[in-house]
Amino acid sequence: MADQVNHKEVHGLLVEVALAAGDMIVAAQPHIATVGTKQNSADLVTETDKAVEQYAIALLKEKYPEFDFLGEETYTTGKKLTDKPTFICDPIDGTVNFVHTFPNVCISLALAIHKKPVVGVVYNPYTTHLYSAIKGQGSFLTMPFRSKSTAPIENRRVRLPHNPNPPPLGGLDKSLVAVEWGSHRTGHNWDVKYETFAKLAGSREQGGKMVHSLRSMGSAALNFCAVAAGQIDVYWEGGCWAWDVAAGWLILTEAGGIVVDANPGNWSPTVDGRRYMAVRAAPTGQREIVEEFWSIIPEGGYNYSA
Ligand code: LIP
Repeated sequence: MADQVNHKEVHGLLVEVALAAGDMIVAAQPHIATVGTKQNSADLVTETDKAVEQYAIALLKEKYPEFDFLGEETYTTGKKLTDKPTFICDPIDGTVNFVHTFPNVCISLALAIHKKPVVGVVYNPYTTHLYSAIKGQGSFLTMPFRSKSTAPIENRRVRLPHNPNPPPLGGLDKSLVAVEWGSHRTGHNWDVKYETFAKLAGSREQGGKMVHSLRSMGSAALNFCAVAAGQIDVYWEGGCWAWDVAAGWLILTEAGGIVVDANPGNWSPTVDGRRYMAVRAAPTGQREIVEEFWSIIPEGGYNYSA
């Protein structure tokens, strides 16, 4: 079954679903009073998250009934990603942003075969930025564009990264780094997270890496896309899930980026491994910046796992 899948057809369907889901997201009026929570008060979910996922399931299952589906809102503890062709869906990545009407929100859709993404689509309906990739065919962004303020707006499709000759990666002290606070705020993983953040941002005199700055899109998928575009040099997170990263992972690697484990020593993480470091395309410096980043991870690193 896997080798008969027409990736271009799947890509067209994922774009169709993403655009329609984007209309649902923009039409919704999330109100803090009607928001649900999951693990804690910062782990939010809305009726729109659930409605968008049900919509995606209906369209995808209609066309590909034999494919599996792994989605954030229908996930049940212990469900594993298999080698079967599987749609991986985050109906709203950036739910906290969505609830607060902060426009870093997207739907993230991927097809994975043998647990590796082969088609990925990430769509932000507020900016109408559509990121997409098909395995072996490059990574693209379709976005509104105007050459000057008086020119009409046109839709432009550009290959990623934006700079076709990306500069070498310098050290962390020459980098813009994406991180996320996430919703887990106590325990070992929280300690690893904020100690690493302090090391990244701290001055050299304090033993820190003095990165140019830290950024949080509030969405793993949009962090991956910013790295793919070459706008962020490194993104580091543990605790998010396959549905947060599957599409962005392919969009990044098809743009020349790499994904390694957030914990030291693993150059080949899995999409469901819940520990990620994404590094932008560069002619040199990818390996060195990974090893520099790994050198500041507190003993043992994250204990998140598939
Ligand atoms: C979010 C991730 C983000 C993480 C948040 C949350 P959601 O996904 O994209 O990277 O830090 O805790 O998990 O819940 O908005 O789909």
